[in-house]
Amino acid sequence: MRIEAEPYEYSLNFPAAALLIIDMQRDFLEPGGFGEMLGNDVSRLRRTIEPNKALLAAWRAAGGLVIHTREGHRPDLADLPRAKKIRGRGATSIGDPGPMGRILVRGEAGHDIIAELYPAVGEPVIDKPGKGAFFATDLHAILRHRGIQQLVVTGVTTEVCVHTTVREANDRGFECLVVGDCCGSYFPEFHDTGLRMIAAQGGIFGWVAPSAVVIEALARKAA
Ligand code: TIU
Repeated sequence: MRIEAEPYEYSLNFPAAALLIIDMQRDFLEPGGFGEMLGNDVSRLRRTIEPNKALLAAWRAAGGLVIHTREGHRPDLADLPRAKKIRGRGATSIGDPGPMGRILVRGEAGHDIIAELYPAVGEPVIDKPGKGAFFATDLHAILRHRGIQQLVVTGVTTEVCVHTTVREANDRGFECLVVGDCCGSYFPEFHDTGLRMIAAQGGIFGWVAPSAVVIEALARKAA
């Protein structure tokens, strides 16, 4: 499947491609969570919900593998580096009680994925302690077992967890297509530059395309 992308067309090899949705969690997208605690305007991320819903529906309809990630820590916080815990010098930090349970702790309401994009039964969910989805997770093993070579990547935030994951994936040999309007940042300029950084220098980390062209390619495949 040919997809018009930056810096040039992306050849989507559907059975060997997975849709990887990064950290569309309540803690990042809803008021009262980790994102807002860091001083951010969460409404900036909410514009990604509708495009992600449409892409997820099209990907599922085409029978593709969907993988979700969540950033968060063990309830005992044994996997939380002290450097991450104290960064920001805020009054509340990861592991402390917040409006949606303990901030970024697995099993708490705020840590879970927003209802609009909730994982379907059988879709792997990767719980990651870091920004990248490969660090200290079984994502690489799962991708290898499923024969996945390409990742279509969406989620939040563009310059933090999406970027870190794409960089990790690129170094592991995966061809990454980042879906621009399905990614979001609290900082519009970081989002724009983050996407440009992926596709610059002949696609130094991968490709970038809007959701409409990916959805259209999936519809052509179905026809
Ligand atoms: N703060 C911020 O931009 N992002 C994160 O802390 N995590 C993710 O990007 N998921």
